[in-house]
This record gives sequence, C-alpha cells and structure tokens, in this order.
Amino acid sequence: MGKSSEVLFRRYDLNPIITSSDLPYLANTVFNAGAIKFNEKILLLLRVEDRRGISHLLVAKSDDGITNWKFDDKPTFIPEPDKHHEEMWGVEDPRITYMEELKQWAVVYTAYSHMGPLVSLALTRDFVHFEKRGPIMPPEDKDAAIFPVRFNGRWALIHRPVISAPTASAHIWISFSPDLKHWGDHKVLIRAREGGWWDSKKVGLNTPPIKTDDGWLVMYHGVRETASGDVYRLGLALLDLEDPSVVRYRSKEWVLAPQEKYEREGDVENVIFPCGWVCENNDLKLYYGTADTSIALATARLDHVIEWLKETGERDPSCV
Ligand code: M1P
Repeated sequence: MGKSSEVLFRRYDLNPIITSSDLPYLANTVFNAGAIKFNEKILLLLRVEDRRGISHLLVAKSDDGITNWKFDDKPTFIPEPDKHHEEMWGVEDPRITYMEELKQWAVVYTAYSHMGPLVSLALTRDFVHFEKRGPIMPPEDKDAAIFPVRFNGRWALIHRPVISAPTASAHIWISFSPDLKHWGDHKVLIRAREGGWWDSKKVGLNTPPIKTDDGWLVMYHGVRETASGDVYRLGLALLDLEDPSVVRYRSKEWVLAPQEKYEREGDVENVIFPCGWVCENNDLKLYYGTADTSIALATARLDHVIEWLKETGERDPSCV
C-alpha cells in the first residue's frame, strides 16, 4: 500500500471546526476535547479555558461530527475545589472510555492542584451526572486514559508522570489496578527518544486505546525543544492485545505536525493535541486542539494507519 506518513491523516478543509466564538458564553479558548459516539451522535467533551485562565469541560454534540454543534448552555463539568481540593486551578484534557463491565463511561482528566497536575477519574452514564472518584495518580502526572477491559482481572491505565532531577524527563507509563483505586505494577511504556528526534524532550498519551486485530492503537505527542520554543507533533504505537505493557510497533516518523496557521498561531504556538478519536467502519475521526486555542478535525482510514505502522514502525527496545 506504501502510504507515506504525510498523507495518512487529512485535515478537514474548513478547520478549525470549533472556536471560542461558537460557544454559548464568553470564554478565552476551547481545545483538547474527549470524543466518543454517544446515542447516535458525536459527543465532544471540550476543554474550555475561561477568562481567568481556569479550565472546565463542556459537552458539544453533532450528528455528523463536523457541523451544527449543539452545546450545553452552561459548563457541564466544573472544578469543585471545595469538595475536590485537587481541582483548585481547573479540570483539563479529558479522555473517555466506555467500560462495558460497569455500563458507564470513564472520564480520566487532569485536575490542576496547587501541588501540580494530577490524574483524576469520574464516571458517568449520561454526560449530565458525574460521579467524581478523585485522584488516581499523584502530581506531577497527566495525559492519562484507561483501557475498556481488564487484563488478567486488572484495569490498565496509561499516564505520564514527570521525573525531575537528574533527568528532567517525561515518559509514558502503564499501571494496573484491581478496583480503579489502588494502582501498581508501574512500568515505562514509551520513552522520550534522545538527541535530535521529534519526540526527544517529552512524550504523553493523547487518545484512548482503540482495539484492533493487530493490537491496541494509541496516539501520543512528542515534544522537541527548538530555538523558537517547543513543537508538539503526533506519533502512533500499537500495544499487545493481551499484554498492553508490551509495545509491538512505534512510529519512527510523526503522522501529524503543526503546519496550518491555526496550528501554528494561538495561545501556545506550534501545538496539536488530540484527546479523542472516533472510529466507525474503518473511518477514523481525530479531534485535536490547535495552538491551545481551537478544535480541528483530521481523518484517516484505520487499516491504512495500522498497515503503515506495521510496515515502517520500530519495536521499542528500551522499554523496561
Ligand atoms: O500547551 C501544550 C500542552 O501542554 C500540556 O501537555 P504536556 O504536559 O503533555 O506537554 C498540556 O497541559 C496540554 O493541555 C497543552 O495542550
């Protein structure tokens, strides 16, 4: 098939699809949305940053996942620092997974506490009522998503702790839990590469795992530090179906990088940052935040993505 990474994902012509001027109330920016199919519609759980700099989450729904977005008329999921101290400076970057066993959706999000960002969990059936379960990883940790099924009786979570001295590095980890509360068996999953690589400064998970015949597909961001600041680009990995702590393939090249004006200019330049994707009949819709300012859409064919990854990807020899 020989697809190149350059044409794997195609941007929607009329990007960005959602900006702050579309929202039903005044806000600074809208970006980094969780995305799922819900009751025959595409549901986005948008991160909205208000004009204090604090983020909350807002539901938007659309029949085709591109146009005619209907927004909740007020914030859907707000920080509640009185009950949840860890949400003092906002709730950010939700990743959503349907947990068949629980018959509920798990929303894993970043709570911005006064001790730094950490990973929190909420459960919902309807995206109206949420049961907040509180922090599941201490600071500094973020960029997390849960798998939809257990592995040998345990849930699995991908997340991204930050290590300070001596390396000041940030790699993607996987952890396991019998009850969604107590997490252990922590293991590095995807390391930041070194030197000149596009993902040499840090990496972090973007989208929740999609189950395919060839493994669990995930998308992650790699950051490179340049003379004019950080550049966020997107790569892929395929994890073993039975043991998701094993990386089967990891892309060498990025599959999407900031290129368009709306990706290069905004509150934070040169950032593309998905938190969700929806796959139906082999059609993949990727929803991504652009420059921490608006939401854009790119599409791909799932079989092309998997084929490309298997043809050109590498096994990560450095995983422990
Ligand atoms: O500003 C770019 C992104 O920075 C953070 O991502 P990370 O810590 O993984 O580099 C996140 O806070 C994200 O929300 C933001 O888009």
